Amino acid sequence: MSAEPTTPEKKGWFARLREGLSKSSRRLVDGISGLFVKRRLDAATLEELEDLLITADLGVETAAKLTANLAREKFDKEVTGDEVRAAFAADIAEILAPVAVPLEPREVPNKPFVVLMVGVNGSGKTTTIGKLARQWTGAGKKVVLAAGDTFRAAAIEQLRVWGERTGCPVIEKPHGSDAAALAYDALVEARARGADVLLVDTAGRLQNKAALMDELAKVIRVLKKQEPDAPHATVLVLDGTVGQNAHQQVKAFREMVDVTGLIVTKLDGSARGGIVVALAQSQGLPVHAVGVGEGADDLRPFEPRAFARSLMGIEE
Ligand SMILES: Nc1nc2c(ncn2[C@@H]2O[C@H](COP(=O)(O)OP(=O)(O)OP(=O)(O)O)[C@@H](O)[C@H]2O)c(=O)[nH]1
Ligand SMILES: [Mg+2]
Repeated sequence: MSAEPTTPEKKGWFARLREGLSKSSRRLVDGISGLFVKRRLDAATLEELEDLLITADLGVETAAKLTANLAREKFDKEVTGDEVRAAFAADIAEILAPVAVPLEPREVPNKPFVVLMVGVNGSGKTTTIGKLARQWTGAGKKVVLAAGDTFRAAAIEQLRVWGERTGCPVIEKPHGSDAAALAYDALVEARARGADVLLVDTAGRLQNKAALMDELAKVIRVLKKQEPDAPHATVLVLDGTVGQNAHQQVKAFREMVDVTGLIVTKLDGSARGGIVVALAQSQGLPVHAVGVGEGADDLRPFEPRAFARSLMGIEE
């Protein structure tokens, strides 16, 4: 695990985000600098800018919006690359602001607050559960973890390790058990222990999509049997390196379950961080947090201004 302090000061965090997004921003910074060596903003340059934003995964709609705003302010005027990046960062922060909603376990009449984690295999569900467990236990909450990915033996072991690391009990059943039965028992057990939060892990891949859909539906059904409002949050975890494929994943999971928010992982080292902006624009789902590393403290609240400026390679 990382040796850095658990509460790095803001500057440290910003520097890390910027470093994490450097592969994404490099392309934009170089591209924009290449277009502007102090010259007038003309139609051809605007078109090239729009293409550049699309290539950086920000999406067609966002690219059009950003360049249209820029044209309104600066068409036929002399602009520098720095001015263009600052203008884009300001607009991007505005697009992101409404979706930046932290995931806070609410006080519910019948504890615990139940969070169901969904997402394709390898997206970072189990790791994100560990990170949230660290955050929330640190805030004084009693957290219980449910090893709902009963499909893979290693998945149960992985969650057990996170349980030990964060001091949270892990409710599990032998590999191959019914995931819904596990979820049911976990809620009973979490209640008995007076937990504030129950974090339920799920399998990312089963034999096929229909099997996954059935399993998730069944897990939700049995949770509701005990608590009609559960799960109180259904978080879709997305791998921030997959780029445009994230759109299909959101669509597929929204067809299966009532996704209430997103967490985007692996933004450290992703060249495709622009996808977060495209998702904000097209899906309108809350983005709760972003993952910037594999350690327990590497989950950060989603901050629109910091994210937008990092993406555009702007120093704080
Ligand atoms: N660099 C980096 N790696 C991450 C991040 N989040 C998760 N990972 C790594 O990604 C890999 C997959 O993460 P898991 O948490 O196992 O993903 P999962 O969604 O539970 O996968 P399945 O259980 O197979 O469905 C692991 O090696 C994690 O350490 C992140 O924010 N940054
Ligand atoms: Mg997992």
